[in-house]
Amino acid sequence: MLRQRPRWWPRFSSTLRSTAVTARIGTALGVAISILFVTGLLSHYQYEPWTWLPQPAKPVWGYRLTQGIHVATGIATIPLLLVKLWSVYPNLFRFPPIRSIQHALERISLAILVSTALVQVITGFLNVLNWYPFPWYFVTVHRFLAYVLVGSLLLHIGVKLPDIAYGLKAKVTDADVLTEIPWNENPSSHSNAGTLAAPRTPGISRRGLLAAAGAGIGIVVVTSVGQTVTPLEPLGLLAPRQWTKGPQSVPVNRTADQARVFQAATSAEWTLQVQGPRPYELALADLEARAVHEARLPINCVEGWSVGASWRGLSLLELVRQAGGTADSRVLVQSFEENWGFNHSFIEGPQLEAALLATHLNGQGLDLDHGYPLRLIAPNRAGVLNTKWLSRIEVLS
Ligand SMILES: Nc1nc2c(c(=O)[nH]1)N[C@H]1C(S)=C(S)[C@@H](COP(=O)(O)O)O[C@H]1N2
Ligand SMILES: [Mo]
Repeated sequence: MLRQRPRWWPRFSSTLRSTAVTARIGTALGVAISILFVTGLLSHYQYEPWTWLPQPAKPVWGYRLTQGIHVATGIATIPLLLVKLWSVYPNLFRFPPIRSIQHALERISLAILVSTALVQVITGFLNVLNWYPFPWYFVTVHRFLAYVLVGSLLLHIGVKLPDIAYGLKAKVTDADVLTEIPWNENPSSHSNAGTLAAPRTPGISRRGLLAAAGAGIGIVVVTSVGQTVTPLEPLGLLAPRQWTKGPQSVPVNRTADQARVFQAATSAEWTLQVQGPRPYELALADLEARAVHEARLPINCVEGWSVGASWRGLSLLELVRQAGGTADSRVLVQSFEENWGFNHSFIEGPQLEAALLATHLNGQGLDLDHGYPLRLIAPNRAGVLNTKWLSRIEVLS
């Protein structure tokens, strides 16, 4: 057990850090995490909706907005979190490292908070890049960690409430009583008396620090929202998926090649099986005559890109009614793509009423990569639920 602060113990003398600075960055971070939690829950609802609460079809761009906010806020959170950690990390070197059992528990909960926050923003950003260099399933772990993160954050806020209140009341320019004690000193240790490091004159002011953090956040947001806010696309340095980079002016998440559907999709034998009380099937030649419904709907990928597009196709509800279903039916939409979790989806309620089985995209016959010969497109819905390369629909109730 260390009893005295060793000589090699790090010293921190920057006067840029203060409770006022940390409280302000922390408040911004708290707001960001709240937005992420709420928009994340909305996204989770797309995957696992409650049957008694229908999924609205309006506004058609609802999920585009909430997921766009989720991803932009998540990206903004990366620099915000780094500045927050920078502003408090000298606390790691307070001496002695552990002062009581209560203090140790508080440190452990803080370690959980910091590590989950880092894992969330880093894996979330990798998800935007469509790159999964980690061995777990992103969706499940991201959601689970969100609860851990929010729980440990509430605990942290509770513990730090006096500091937060103090910090928010203090001016950023105030000399800070909490940081007038340099971070490397233990205030109750007499052996350190008289060795307080004189504050160094910082290169920038605390206001300058906050402005620089704000500018950094602005830059990462502006260079990434281009994949949702189309006019900002030319600035999309951090926005890998753009409408200019896909066939028919829509990006592709999983190509026909990756899905190994080329043969089945281009086979003249292709049919759409419609199952229900009165089953039937449609052949390729039947599609053209029925594909008279048009809609302007966005594809909103959970991975942070979205693009509006003009679709033409068959009314799903019409096909469902013909099979003996109604507007109250629950319908399974199945792809001929094999061995893939997102080769089907369920649809019901207002989304079913507005849904198209699309044969055309932006005025052309559907590209193979966009789901030829037939794909689902419905309003206010996660892209991943708009199943491509359909082989079967089934009226379930
Ligand atoms: N069968 C099938 N449908 C699918 C997918 C898939 O991998 N397989 N990907 C989904 C995802 S994640 C998105 S975002 C949209 C993208 O549609 P697009 O490639 O036409 O832009 O298709 C969805 N439909
Ligand atoms: Mo997606």
